[in-house]
Amino acid sequence: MTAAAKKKVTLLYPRNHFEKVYHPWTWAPLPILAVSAPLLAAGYQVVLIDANVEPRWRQRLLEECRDSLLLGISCMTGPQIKFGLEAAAAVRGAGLDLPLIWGGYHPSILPEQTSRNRYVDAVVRGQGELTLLDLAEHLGEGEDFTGVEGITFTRDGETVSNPDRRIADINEFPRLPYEKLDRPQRYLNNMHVGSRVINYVSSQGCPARCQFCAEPQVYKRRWKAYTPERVVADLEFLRDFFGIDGVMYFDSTYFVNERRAREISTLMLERGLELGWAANARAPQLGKFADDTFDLLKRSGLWAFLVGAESGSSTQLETMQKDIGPEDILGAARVATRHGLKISYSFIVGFPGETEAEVEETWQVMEEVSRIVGEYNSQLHFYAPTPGNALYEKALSMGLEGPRSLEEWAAFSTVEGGLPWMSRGFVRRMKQREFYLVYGYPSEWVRRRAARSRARAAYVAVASALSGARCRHRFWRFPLDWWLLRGLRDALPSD
Ligand code: B12
Ligand code: SF4
Repeated sequence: MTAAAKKKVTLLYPRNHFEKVYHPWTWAPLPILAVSAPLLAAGYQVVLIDANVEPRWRQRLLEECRDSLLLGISCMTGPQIKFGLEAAAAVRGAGLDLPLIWGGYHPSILPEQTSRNRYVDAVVRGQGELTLLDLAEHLGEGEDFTGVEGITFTRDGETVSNPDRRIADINEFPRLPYEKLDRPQRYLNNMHVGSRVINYVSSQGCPARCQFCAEPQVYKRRWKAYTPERVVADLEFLRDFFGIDGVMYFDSTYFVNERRAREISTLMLERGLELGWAANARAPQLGKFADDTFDLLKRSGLWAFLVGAESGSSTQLETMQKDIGPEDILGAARVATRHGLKISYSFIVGFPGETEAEVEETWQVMEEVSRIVGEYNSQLHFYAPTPGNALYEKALSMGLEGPRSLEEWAAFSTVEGGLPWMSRGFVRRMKQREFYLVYGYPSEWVRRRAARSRARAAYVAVASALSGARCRHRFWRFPLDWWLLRGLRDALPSD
């Protein structure tokens, strides 16, 4: 390898869905964008490959890896492991021996197990910007992994964990280089918050301690955020470069600091930055905001608070150490609605050890929320075990066969059921209940789609009448209408 060629780094964002497209939107691969920024600033040539949008990603990967210093692979628990491993195997199969460096949430939670895989040369734990740069500098100098903080690797059969690297202030890092993505405009999405919406992240980590989530383990309950000036400068860049009219914050939690949130909104208004936006909040945060904060957020374009409610059962919320109760969830819905703002919740069912009665409590809260806000615009998820937290341990104790290697994780589907305590019948019943909420409390989105054709409008009218009656009478048995309506929906012309 020549000295000049050593300055090239290839980064892969593997596919994140198994078969069919799991998500309706196309989001920019922020994890590889984030770690590319310091490399670019240090003069490296960086190639970003997003296998979610690039059909020829395999061929491209092999071409780029030929003269790269290293290949970085990002992954979270789920399909990205399978496709990341496939990519690594293809690289090795082509006789390329560049170091394969893995980063992201999954390798960070299970660094030793991950590093034992033959297609993993080193794992970068947690925040990756400085570690990857340091690693590239070491490799560029012909040195090995010794002395690179924050990595784990296997040498002569022994797993070596170098000391942790201090989590840096993210304000030290350069802006994410969206312009380096191939055909960056394809990452604009038409959705609720706007017609040209990009994803962006303004903070890292979360101070809460929920025992089903990756944040407490990976970022040790620390929350590092960009300053308001930095956020607004980044948004201005995104507006000028992409012509965006909306932004989806991918922060795990955006509203930790009310003053910061206010300052960002104030600056957006002062600079005439007209964007719709939505961001994650914790339910109790909303109850603590000053009244005029809501007004300010709204004027600056806030479309909706996105809240991880998780469960309507106090017992389940306590078990997962969510540190909220059902009253916080309902209170947040009331306060947001009072201020004319939307709020969208994410609920989960199928936790290990969850009883039927607890699931029912979740439905009651979901319905109550729909009644308060006047529509169902929440989301229902099925518990997906991810490693490194107390709930996962509980799942193991209830018969879940936990994968013991990266390869086994690759074959382990975290999405929708397949767990010893989650029967197909349960999954179906939950989907039926959600269907009744979707049409019993039609959201703006459902109503807008209905307006597009007469057939759809008629369908929504019938589905809403039947579902509304079920919700009012709390009657869920004999779901013949669900079978019929679902079949009819699939037969509607697509729009
Ligand atoms: C957007 C998102 C998704 C999108 C991704 C689409 C896309 N193109 O971005 C979709 C919808 C596909 C998704 C799916 C899931 N997700 Co998700 N998702 C996120 C979210 C909200 C943002 C990701 C992001 O862009 N982060 C911003 C970047 C900059 O941060 P980062 O990933 O931490 O990257 C840093 C380090 O990890 C590291 N790093 C990352 N990659 C690399 C690569 C290299 C080479 C190096 C050196 C370092 C490195 O350095 C980066 C900079 O410091 C995160 C939460 C969060 N705020 O991160 C959850 C999160 C990643 N998701 C999570 C989960 C649980 C899931 C699901 C399992 C949920 C489910 N029940 O189905 C599924 C997985 C199945 C699947 N389909 O893949 C967990 C991860 C847990 C885990 N064990 O991996 C997170 C952390 C949420 C949480 N709080 O628990 N998700
Ligand atoms: S509040 Fe959300 S991001 Fe924070 S630890 Fe809990 S689940 Fe994770």
